[in-house]
Amino acid sequence: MRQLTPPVTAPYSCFEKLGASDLDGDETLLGVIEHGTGHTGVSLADGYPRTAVHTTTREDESFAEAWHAEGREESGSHGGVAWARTADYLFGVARVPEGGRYAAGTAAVYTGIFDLIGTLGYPTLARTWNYVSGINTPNADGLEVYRDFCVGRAEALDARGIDPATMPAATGIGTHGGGITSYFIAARAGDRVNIENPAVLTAHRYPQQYGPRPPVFARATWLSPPGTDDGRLFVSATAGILGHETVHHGDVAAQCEVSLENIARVIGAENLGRHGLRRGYTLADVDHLKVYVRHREDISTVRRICAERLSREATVAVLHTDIARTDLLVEIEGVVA
Ligand code: 3EB
Repeated sequence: MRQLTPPVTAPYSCFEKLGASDLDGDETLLGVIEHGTGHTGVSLADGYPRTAVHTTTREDESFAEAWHAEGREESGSHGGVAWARTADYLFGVARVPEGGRYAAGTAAVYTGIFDLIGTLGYPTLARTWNYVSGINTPNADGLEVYRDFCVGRAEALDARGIDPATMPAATGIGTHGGGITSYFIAARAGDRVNIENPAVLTAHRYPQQYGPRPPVFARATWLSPPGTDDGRLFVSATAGILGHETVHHGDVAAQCEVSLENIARVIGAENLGRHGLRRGYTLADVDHLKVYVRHREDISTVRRICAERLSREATVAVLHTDIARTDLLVEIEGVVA
């Protein structure tokens, strides 16, 4: 397996084959998320949070998303959030158990995260992921579970007085069971720049037709260690959305192209320059991609388009799972540098 040699000390991810012994005794591990055909609770047994999320339906698509950083110091659990930290970075995982309603549990998880990053002194939230079972199904009150989740996340921001514009890149995607698993990376210091997409409405400004409370995340987040301008760009799960509207209903190939064009626009020099960053990237620079596909029969199409557009060297994991909006057929995330 190709290992990225990290050019900077910011957290870096590797996708490992499940069951690989590479993870044993690795002192740089900050957290491990196993993607596969079942879910588990969150363990801290090896000095870092580890959990399994049910993000696909075929065993051979399973892999472990392993987040590393140099100099792991300590791990623990606080307010339902299992965490590990280095001097500079904090990684945490929390779970809302499966149930009829998620807003209260999600609000508790996010207030727990905000309190933890404050208490431990890693105030700069840099990336979050949210894996939501039954994401398109109605909750006990008839509200779609994704919208229910968004209500809870928004309430946590309200409760802690957090400006939605400070929320970083994110993923909000379906799973096949297990409630909601949220994980995050936060930093003690350094520069964080949240990046928007000029062709897509800022998520926290989405109109109410998408739910009572909007999602809160940036389209990408730049994170560079203190005293350097060398960092990583975390690209959010990106879909075939222009403005606030889903485009190309029912056409997975066209939605995949728009997703990739959206990523290219977000990470390009013109857009990063608008956000004060003097650098620019292309799709060939994106690695550690997770590609979420709603319908199994669309996977070969999505694989072909991604192979045409991305670097041959990139690690691309394709997962079969539901997506936040019922009309979205594909979503793509990744990391630059
Ligand atoms: C979208 O752009 C598609 O709720 O955290 C993508 C990334 C999506 C993150 C989230 C949702 C989230 O609205 C869905």
